[in-house]
Amino acid sequence: EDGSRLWLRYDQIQNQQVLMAYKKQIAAVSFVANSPTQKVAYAELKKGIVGLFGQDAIFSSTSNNTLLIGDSSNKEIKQLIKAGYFKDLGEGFIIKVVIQNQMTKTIIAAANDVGLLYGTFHFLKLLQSQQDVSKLNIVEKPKIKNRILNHWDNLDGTVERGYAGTSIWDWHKLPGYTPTKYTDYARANASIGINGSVLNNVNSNSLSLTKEYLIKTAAIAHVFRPYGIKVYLSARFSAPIEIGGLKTADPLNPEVQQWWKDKVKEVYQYIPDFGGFLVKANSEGQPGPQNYGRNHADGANMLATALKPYNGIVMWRAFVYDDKVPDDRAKQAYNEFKSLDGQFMDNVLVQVKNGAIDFQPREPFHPLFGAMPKTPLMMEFQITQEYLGFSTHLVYLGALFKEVLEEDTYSKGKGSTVSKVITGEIDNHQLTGIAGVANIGSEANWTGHPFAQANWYSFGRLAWNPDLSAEEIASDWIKLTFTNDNVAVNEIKNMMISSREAVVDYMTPLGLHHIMARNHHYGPGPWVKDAGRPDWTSVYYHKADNIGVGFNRTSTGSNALAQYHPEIAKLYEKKETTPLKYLLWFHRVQWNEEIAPNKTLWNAMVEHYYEGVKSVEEMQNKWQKLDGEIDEDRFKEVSQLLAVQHQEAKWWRDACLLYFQSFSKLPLPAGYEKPAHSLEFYEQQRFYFVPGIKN
Ligand code: BDP
Repeated sequence: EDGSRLWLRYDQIQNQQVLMAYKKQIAAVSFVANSPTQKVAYAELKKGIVGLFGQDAIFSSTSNNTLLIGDSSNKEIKQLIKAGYFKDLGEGFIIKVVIQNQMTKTIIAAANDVGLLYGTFHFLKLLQSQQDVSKLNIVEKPKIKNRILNHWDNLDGTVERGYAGTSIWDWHKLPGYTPTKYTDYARANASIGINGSVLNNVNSNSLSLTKEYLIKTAAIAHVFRPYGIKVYLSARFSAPIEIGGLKTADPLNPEVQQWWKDKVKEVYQYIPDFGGFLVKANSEGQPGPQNYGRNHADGANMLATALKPYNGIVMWRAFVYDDKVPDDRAKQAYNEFKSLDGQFMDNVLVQVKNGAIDFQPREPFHPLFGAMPKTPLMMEFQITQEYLGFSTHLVYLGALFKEVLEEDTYSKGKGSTVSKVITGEIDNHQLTGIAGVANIGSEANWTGHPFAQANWYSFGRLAWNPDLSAEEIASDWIKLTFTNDNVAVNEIKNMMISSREAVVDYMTPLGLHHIMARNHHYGPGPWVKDAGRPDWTSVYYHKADNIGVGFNRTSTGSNALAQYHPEIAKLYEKKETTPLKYLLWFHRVQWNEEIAPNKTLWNAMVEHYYEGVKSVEEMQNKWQKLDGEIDEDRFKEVSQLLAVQHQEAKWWRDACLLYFQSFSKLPLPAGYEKPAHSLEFYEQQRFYFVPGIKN
């Protein structure tokens, strides 16, 4: 068992009662598949039902009890489902069971092909997770329009911050060779509603835009097309110079503008349904409009103008920082973007990371959410676990994503959640989007850690419907991936839900952030200083000294808090009303200060670090109880990975506590196991060839 089938396993249903009921209800299939998308939906249905039922008889039978699949042009469906249902259905679908004259029709209907595909996957999910399908009456449509994976894959096959092997895109063998893996990738994504992939790294190479590479990209687009997945490319802003021979990439220069128009025209010749560009500009050394004294809107609009005739979009990233804001990097994106609200063309989305620093185990939501009402803001989550233990640690990100989505921005009063900002509900945007930095690579199970599949899965599900709970998504995933046994499902779900708080506790509790090792980010590094730039060090973020620790972002400090709506700014201005989970993010607190009844900061910090390790031990115990319930291969794999996670959690705990103790000078309260090594030992750890970076 190598995990390669992800959540689309379709193993035969062992519960005979359930199986009999399904076979009775679905004794025949009526699905005339004509278009390429209908054909892949049909193929998936067949694969699924043959696997789950253990036979394919129903595909050649006729019966009163039929699974009927089609759009509103299907006569029978037209009679059974009112026309009104199809209005505004978009990519959505209807699944409905109609019982008439002793005949049971199970209908999957949609307004278009991709809706039928999504409906088919949804129905297969219900069967795989052994739900009662006898009375279905479902209408589903996505709440976010562009649901996109961002691959940070380089043309040389490496993956920036990738921990699951090399890139799945084999640029060398493309366009001639498009392995089944590409189709399986498309199936997996379509099954959770993802409808776009940016194929190359945001730190991009202009070569991606050359004719040779466009032809290769077109071959991937061809595989994805039936699955409703568009391809996008990260565009390097200086491409007109590097591959166009121009002297400048100034967005206001007519020659540059013409170069992009011609380039985009060429792109669409090869890929008629190309999605558009993702751009990282003027960030971490990437070129951008500011190199020419222009702003982000000038840059984005130049590309948007070129893409507009083809309905392409620009996803312009707001992850920008340099040393211009020496007091607090957290403020820079807002400073650069807020004033540009209203200046972007209508096919531009500004893509904002969930927090203002960088994909930490926990961050307060980015202050740009709710601050740019005239601009559609696109969420960027990181699915790959750059700061959360790579693909060694079991961390269920569904819980992290949900926490961010549910935060209240107060932009239009109470209830203006981040989720409603990105679905367009708050500011009435039609163009909406969400992106996840992919955790996919060449490893057999796609994501390295078997449980990292759940992070890809939960991203897709939340992109479709951000109102789902992390728990229900976890339950679905477990049933599709491991087992339908209720007791086991609950045990695994509890492990997953607690795993997020565990990683926060053993890495960065109480609002600590950015204290990992330099550059490769593997393991703790609260001691990192002198890294060339202050905002690349850890000491810049925790500011520990003999008196206390934490970053003062209130009005007496960097005042980053002022970037939030007053409701939040006021609440977080005072330590007492700041949620403890964000305490050191916004405040400087003395080691001896009481942050809870009878609890000093130091004691609370110790408690959290130890709690984190304990949670991993609890996950290990829970997993051990599943011996026999999970196939041997994946059981062993997860057991081993949990053991490594346990070691590394202790490493984080001991290294961080010893480091902070060198300032607090306070003892570990009684009863805690002593660190295994000295602080010097941890500081001197060296690692070679860490994945995810150019070594
Ligand atoms: C940081 C990563 C870096 C990315 C950057 C980005 O360390 O590799 O290039 O984000 O998002 O988290 O552009």
